[in-house]
Amino acid sequence: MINTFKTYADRAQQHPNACARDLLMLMERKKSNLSIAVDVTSKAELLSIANQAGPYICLLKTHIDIVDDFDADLVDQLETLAKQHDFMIFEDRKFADIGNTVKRQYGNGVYKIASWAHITNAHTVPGEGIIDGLKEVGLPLGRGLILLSEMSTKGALTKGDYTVESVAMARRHQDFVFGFIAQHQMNETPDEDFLVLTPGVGLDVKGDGMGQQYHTPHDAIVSRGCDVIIVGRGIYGHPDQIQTQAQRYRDAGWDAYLERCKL
Ligand code: 5IU
Repeated sequence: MINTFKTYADRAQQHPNACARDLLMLMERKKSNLSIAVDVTSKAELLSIANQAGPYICLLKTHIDIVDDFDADLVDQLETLAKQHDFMIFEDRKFADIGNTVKRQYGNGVYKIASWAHITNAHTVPGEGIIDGLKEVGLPLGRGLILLSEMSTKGALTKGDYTVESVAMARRHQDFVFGFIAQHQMNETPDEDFLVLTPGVGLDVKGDGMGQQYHTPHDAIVSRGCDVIIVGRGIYGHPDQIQTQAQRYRDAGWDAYLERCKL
């Protein structure tokens, strides 16, 4: 695995992508490589979890379209919490259409994702035009994109040539694309430093009966060379213990990172 022994701080210094630099510096400053996935359907619940987990996370991952009572104030409050607790926001939108359509889905509509999400992601199924479309909207705003090169679920078709081609696309757009949602590190040369954000992380269970497959933070960070662990139900699935669980995953992720860097 290439570059995984380097610290987040060293990588921030050398990284060609502005959004990646911000994230790596934040991770180092906050000593957290934990992203919480808050898949809840009410505004109050989302804000409450964001506020409780805020001190422990580098990144808050949203599915904004599942919130029943979404309004512009939710976004304002999330942005305030992001500043207060020092985390970035990742809307897990998984864009999948042609360039001309995704640029409108990203910048317009009810959610106006580009106006508040520092990071979003896209499938590579449509080919490179999807990156061109999203870049037109996101790059002037300083946003960053990650590609889905490998999904976490059983039987996912994101493998083999699909994964290889997805990495090749990212390589051609390094001003905007800085990493992947994947299960392994994807770098092929020492000059390359794509961040890998990895879902399917849990300490207590192996699956969810709907295809999800869980690995431990140690496995994700040390054995597979991923950079950010994404944890959903492992944290928000315990509504009375959000802080305890967030701290538990933050510590497990950070200890694994220290072990990987031999610090
Ligand atoms: N997610 C995955 N797997 C993937 C991708 C995204 O689980 O390959 I791309 C999302 C779905 C959910 C979160 O929002 O990550 C994982 O939540 P749980 O930790 O609750 O399984």
